[in-house]
Amino acid sequence: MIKYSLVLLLLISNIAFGQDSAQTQYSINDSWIFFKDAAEKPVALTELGDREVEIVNLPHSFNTDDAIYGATSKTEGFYRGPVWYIRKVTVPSDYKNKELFVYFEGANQETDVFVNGQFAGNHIGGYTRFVFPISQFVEFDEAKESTDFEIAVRVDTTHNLDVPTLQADFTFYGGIYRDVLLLVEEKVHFNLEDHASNGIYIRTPSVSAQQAELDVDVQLKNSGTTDRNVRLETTIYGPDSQQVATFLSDLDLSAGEVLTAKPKIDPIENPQLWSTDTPNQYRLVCKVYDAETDQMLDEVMDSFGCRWFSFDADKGFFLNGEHLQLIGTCRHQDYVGLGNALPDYIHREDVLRMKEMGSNFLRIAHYPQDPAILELCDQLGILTTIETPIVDTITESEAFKQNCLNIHLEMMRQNYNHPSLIIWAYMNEVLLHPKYKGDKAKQKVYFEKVYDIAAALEAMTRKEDPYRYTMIPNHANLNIYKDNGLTDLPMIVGWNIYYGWYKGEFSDVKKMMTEFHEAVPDKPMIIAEYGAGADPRLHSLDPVRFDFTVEYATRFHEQYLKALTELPFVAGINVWNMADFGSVGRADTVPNINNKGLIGIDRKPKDVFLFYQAALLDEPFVGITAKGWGRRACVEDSVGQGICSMPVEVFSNQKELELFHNGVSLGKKNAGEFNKFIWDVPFSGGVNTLRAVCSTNSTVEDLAVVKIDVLPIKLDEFPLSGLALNCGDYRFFHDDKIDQAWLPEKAYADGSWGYVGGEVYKMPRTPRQQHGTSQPIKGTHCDPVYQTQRIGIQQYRFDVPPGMYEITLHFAELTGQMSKALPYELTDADDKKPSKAKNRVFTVNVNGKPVVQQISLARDYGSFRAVKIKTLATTQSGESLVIDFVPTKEEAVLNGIELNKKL
Ligand code: GCB
Ligand code: CA
Repeated sequence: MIKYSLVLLLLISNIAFGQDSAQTQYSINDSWIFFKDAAEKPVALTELGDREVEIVNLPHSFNTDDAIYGATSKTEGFYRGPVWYIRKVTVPSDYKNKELFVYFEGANQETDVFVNGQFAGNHIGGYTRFVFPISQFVEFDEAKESTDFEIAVRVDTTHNLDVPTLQADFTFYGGIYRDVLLLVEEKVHFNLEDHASNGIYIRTPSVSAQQAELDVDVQLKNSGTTDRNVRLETTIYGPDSQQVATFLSDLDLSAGEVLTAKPKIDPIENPQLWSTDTPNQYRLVCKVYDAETDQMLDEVMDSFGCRWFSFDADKGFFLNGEHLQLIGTCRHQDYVGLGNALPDYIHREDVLRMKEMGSNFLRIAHYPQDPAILELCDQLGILTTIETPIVDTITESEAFKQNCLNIHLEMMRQNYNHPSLIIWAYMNEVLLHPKYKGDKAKQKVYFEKVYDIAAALEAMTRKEDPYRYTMIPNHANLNIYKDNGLTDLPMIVGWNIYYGWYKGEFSDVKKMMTEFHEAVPDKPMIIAEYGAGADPRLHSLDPVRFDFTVEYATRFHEQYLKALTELPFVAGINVWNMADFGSVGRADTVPNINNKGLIGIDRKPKDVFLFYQAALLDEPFVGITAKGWGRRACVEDSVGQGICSMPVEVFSNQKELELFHNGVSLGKKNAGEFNKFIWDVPFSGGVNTLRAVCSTNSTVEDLAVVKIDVLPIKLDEFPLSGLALNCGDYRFFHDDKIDQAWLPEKAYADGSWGYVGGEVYKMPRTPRQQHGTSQPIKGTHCDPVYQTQRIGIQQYRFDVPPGMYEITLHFAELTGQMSKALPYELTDADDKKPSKAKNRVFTVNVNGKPVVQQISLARDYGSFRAVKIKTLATTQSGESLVIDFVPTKEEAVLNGIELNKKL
């Protein structure tokens, strides 16, 4: 359904034909009364009583706050259940002769619609569109100019075993989170009740540079009570908007009939091909007229492209006869603070960002998204794959199967004509946690049921659309999918791979994918996911696997892009993910967020986005990674110098660049591996500017402004913004909420400052994480400060000038009952097994005087909770500030420490 443009069309046709058609549509997004209530039947607006209600505008989600603050990991409270949306709609009374429909672009996840208290329809599934005819429930009052009616919508997100998605690594935000439209049609109209499609199905069975054959189905409906003779006019416009051809057919539509017309359309000669570089779109406009009166009854417009494509198991993908490796990202549909209730603007901007990155491919994962996504992909030349939301697991019920099939069919009919769309996919990692682990016989039956659903989806897809491909994306366990027939069924096999993140190493990528290709030699391969977490607040000069630093993610993608583009049989690759996204229950370093995005959930680019731009863009590009540092604290290179040297990486597709630091040239450099240029920059305290310029074209440049706290080795002059030291951590941490820079810990050396004794806390039994806990920490947004710890610490010592100081000690007990297993885990999570909290008891003495006596973090505060204790200390000339940690039971610990000078 093309939104809003119909109004314009109407004007044009009015001019052309001087006739009036009341066919129209408009959004009814505003001023819905919203409340949570389990009632099955609607209440009238006049009977709301003293219910607590809110007035909301669509798109709306009722989980935007729960998803951030109320999720299971911090406190309980992610609401899943029924809610109501009610509003009044006013229409002209002469709509009595029209057909009214209410059209939903999406509501999660089960929806019942009532009009004037009467049931108008039910829809299952949170990601596809649906429409209900409602005229029969409206009492038109022809004595009055206008007629009112009430629409009441019950949306229910209660976990329903018969409805996909059952479980997944993303947040199931509930609500009417896309547009709702009122459609006004004549009795004869293009059938929009065929799974909420627009009634037009355009196929291009054969396309070459010389000729494009078209095969079009047009569904018409006569919902009136009399038979009608109509004329169907189908016109094709070229990419330049010039009319290519027009075709007329005369049709008889009996009362109540739905008819599929097949207008005879001559092939397009010398078509202007649709490609990723030249996304030429043709437009097809269908108009239907009353044959007797010549009145136009309805019109619909859609676009299509003339292109041909193929996948080859050994050679990859070909578009219009030319080889093209598909490179791009996956995408989820949420945004910081908004849940999934996004204005269309953000959807569109996301696709524009993909183009800005150099993407030619998008995996719309793990469910159909807003219409704006495919519209923009068509316009920008980004090829796509779209999928049904069956993730991780299935239910062995007939109802589950039917829901899967129906949602899949809706997805296909609603998105049928997009030139950018080349693959219909279904079932993401469906054997990730196969049920019945201990019962082989039962498990066999389960596997057969999975296959049965897959086979039904595959058969339906091929029948519905013989001109596109099908795909099942699997997790990287070759045998389980192969043994159960899931690599045989689809036309393309997708693999989601995380070597060098959850487990394994970068070198596994080529080795394993070659093995997979040899094991399934006749199927084209797409790497449907690969990615690494990156918390934009965490940085390191020496990143390691699973440390969530921006730098590790960049190393990860450098290696993957290289490895995967060197494998000729890899037809396409999709980074997981374009942007960070909500995943209630995930811990990592930001609770409830999966941060594998190349850009943040607020769409701020991470370094790795610049890496892709340099690697993929044809137009000149320069990007300085330090732009993403925020504020950073570091220690001066040598005593009293006030300079801290750190490497700065610049990504560019140019041969030679020059870097200027605070206006001073640091010299010219040639690109190293991965289009990377590195300079050692002598940062001074305060604001530093960096400018990277292409040597041959000075208009190709990038600027970065970074704030650096250069901390002195000797504290003869105490820094006024204080010291914030993250214990048990080697990463830079930027608390972007308050713009505070935390320094990685450093050992005490004579005349300076730092810790004495103890070791870095390591979580027991977790091979993938080198240090710190993976648990979320309650009572803070600075999880990385508290997740890391110096255990068995003896002392913190600062050799400071005389004065009065404020010390802030940051603690968290990192042993104890862990939060329940995440809904989503790639490995068997050993660390999620319950463990007892250590009852450590210790005293903190400041300059010999006990200030915190016999503290027990577990007893006094509980496990995994941030504890901050402030105290004061004075020092005389020649005296150090010495903080001793004296254990009585178990070891003493410290997670972070801040020091500020008061006087
Ligand atoms: C996967 C899943 C995806 C997850 C991703 C991850 O394989 O398909 O839904 O979000 O891994 O980040 O672990
Ligand atoms: Ca710490």
